Amino acid sequence: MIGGGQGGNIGAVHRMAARLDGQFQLVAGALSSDPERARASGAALGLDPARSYGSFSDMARAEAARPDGVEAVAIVTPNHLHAAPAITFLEHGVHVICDKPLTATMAEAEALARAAEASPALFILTHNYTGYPMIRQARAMVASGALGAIRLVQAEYIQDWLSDAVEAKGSKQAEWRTDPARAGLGGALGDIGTHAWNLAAFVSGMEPEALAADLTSFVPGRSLDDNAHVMLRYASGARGALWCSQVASGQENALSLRIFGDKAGIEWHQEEPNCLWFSPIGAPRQRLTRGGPGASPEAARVSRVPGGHPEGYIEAFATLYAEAAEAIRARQTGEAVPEGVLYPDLRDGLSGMRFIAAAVASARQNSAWVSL
Ligand code: SOE
Repeated sequence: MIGGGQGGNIGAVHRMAARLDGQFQLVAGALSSDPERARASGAALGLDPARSYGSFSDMARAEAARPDGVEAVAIVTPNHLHAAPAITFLEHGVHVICDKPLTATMAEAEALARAAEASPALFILTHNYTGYPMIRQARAMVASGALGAIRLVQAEYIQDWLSDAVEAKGSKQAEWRTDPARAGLGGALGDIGTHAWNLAAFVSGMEPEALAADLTSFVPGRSLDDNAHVMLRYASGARGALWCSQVASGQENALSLRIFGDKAGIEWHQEEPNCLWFSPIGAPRQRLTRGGPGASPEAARVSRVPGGHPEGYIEAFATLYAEAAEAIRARQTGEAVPEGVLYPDLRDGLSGMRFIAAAVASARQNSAWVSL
């Protein structure tokens, strides 16, 4: 693991997700760029001190020289520290599982794309919300034509934890997410807008061809957006909208997706993830549940416990790790990747970066339409 030392938050999530299905073991890490902290975090997690490194480059070199060196690395650093370790490990043939968004800048994204293309190793991007069973079901329903021709795609990701200037009060998490040097081009856009963007594309099976964005920074002193309203146009004629905000008081992690076709609509909410609403035109709205009647094989494939026992955030995250393990094994044996393995990859990461760049460009031109 790179990053994820004490005081972090997503590192712990990756560690739980990686271990849930018994496919990964934490054996080495460069858990902080502060060598003292890296050592202390390594000790707290029970790492062999010889494999608790002070930098990712030391780790890559030393692990490559070991017969039992790491096979995969999880990168859980702030955005500006994704590209360099990812490129280094890909060059060493180590599979990379990286947190989102892909990178801080487009130039870094392009360099990473070149490294991934040249490497025999896999690149997995943890847009973790694609791992929910009812999201897999929603995707399958759209693909099967259950909704008919898609007319509207509505994605919303709203939070409230940046509603005031928490970054000025020493919140580490807020500090880097509101700093363009560490977060990159987008604020809320990069941190959560890219999740909504990815989820909308994953379920609808379509990417917009153009967007128009209105970005705001409500909290004084903040230079990156903390709110974005984005209109979307699809080549098929479908229309969409994406709203992401980190100043929506009372909203903790409200990621919602609604898709409407000419036969039916669906609706899903991350805070009630085991349920998917299905509304055929002219018929009563149906509440489909994971594990209940109406659950699809696509949902069952990524479910772990019987219906009625809530599964959530960690399990969905773990699904991406489990699928990474399946793909890595297939790579090792030369067999085909099993059907239904759908983890987000470099293409999703590049698409997210294009989304951020286009939204920023549109906002700078008074919300003009920008082609993607
Ligand atoms: C904070 O806004 C955050 O932790 C994001 O960085 C994550 O990507 C999202 O899953 C939850 O919110």
